[in-house]
Amino acid sequence: MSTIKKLSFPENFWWGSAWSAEQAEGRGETGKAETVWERWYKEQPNRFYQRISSEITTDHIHRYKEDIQLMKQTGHNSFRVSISWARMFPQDGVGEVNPQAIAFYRDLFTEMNKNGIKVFANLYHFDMPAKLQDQGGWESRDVVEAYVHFAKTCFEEFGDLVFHWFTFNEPLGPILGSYLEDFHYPNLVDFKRGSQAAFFTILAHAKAIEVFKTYNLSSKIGVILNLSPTFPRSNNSADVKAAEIADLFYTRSFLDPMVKGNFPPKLVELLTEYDQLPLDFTQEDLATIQANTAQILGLNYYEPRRVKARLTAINPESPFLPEWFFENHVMPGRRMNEYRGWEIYEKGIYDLCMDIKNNYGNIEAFISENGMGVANEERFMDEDGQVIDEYRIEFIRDHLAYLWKAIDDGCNIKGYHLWTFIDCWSWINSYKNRYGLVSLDLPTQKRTIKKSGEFYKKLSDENGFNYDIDLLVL
Ligand code: BGP
Repeated sequence: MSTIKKLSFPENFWWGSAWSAEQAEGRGETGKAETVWERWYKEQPNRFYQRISSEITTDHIHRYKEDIQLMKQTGHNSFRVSISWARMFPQDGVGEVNPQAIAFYRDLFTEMNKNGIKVFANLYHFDMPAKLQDQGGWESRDVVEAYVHFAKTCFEEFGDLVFHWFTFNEPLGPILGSYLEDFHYPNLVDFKRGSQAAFFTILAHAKAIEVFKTYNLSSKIGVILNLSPTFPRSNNSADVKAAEIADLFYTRSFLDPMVKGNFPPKLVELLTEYDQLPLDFTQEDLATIQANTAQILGLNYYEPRRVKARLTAINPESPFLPEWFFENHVMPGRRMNEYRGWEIYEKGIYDLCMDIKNNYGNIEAFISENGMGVANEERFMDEDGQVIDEYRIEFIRDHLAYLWKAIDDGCNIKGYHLWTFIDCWSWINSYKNRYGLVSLDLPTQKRTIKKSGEFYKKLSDENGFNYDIDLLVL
């Protein structure tokens, strides 16, 4: 059977995409402090795919006018950038603000607005100034204060141009990467220090919101979280328990304090039992977190999390990690994006939105990242040099169909942002996996709209698309 229906999205739906300063701007000539990524590349270039650094990336700093035209041609009515802390404060993230950085961002945002593209501005996307990392990074209260000063400066300088603000992109990422799983500088494995850094990140979020509220801007401020619905392998109580614990570590840990203002009691209990709570926190910090929560929520959805009860015992001498309580489950029959190693499960977007509706007061939210990174896309180029990425179109349509269903079922979802607009640099994968609606020829910086870019324009113009709704299985 097949029932083709036009899936229409709410009026003024935000169609767009996202990227970040370190991944797209390039260093440029404005002056910029060294970031942890530049530092790490200098120390260990072998950790970066094909030894490509973030020095030039997509060279957006020189090409933003052309890029904004491409945004228009690919149907963007909104776009998320991040503002580089290191560029705004080139003396290692503190000190005097950089007039050239202000001029760059003001011009970029003005140009976006002139072209009908709403500015979603994120304040932190993994790009700590290296000298602040030396002072402890998110483990340091001084760094929290420096971040709040940076945030305040951005509200003052760009408040008239920004549509919505975000304190952090995926704050869990740097904790996993820097403190647990060795994929961010400074590559520690130390849960308790990670726990402190996580706590201060959450405090920084609350303090930035506290300051934001003093400005009476018409924009809102929120946070962008990477969330995966967690599924146990089976209904066996041991699998269910494993899934509950994984969910506490990876989903509720940031979602609850940043959106509801409090920490999940079960997580606190577990961390107390294993002596992994942060050492430095006060009642005043907790009150600040309680009083200053997100006004809008961005959901980055890439893949589900599947877990099962552990089969093997823990080596008590190994460092404490969330995996002490579960193992990842490789579900037989799962569909994979083999390039990135992530499962493709469209219905997860529906489950995630329903969780936010049912357990987080149906806060105003949007999909802030979703997308498909594919290697060697030149294989799919036609004779005119256009990438014919039918797989990406299918990926977007299938996810959007479930998003449409979530909205139909009452979720307060205001938009969909793809990762991403033009192929951009990725943290350690550099330019291996390409995500863009527009392809990038790295040596020449030539940009060419992919077939998915044309699809995205039509989707945005028509605010929907035709789909066989019999394919939706709830
Ligand atoms: C998200 C990050 C992005 C981006 C994306 C794709 O987690 O917020 O910065 O990189 O994932 O992932 P990757 O670049 O690792 O393939």
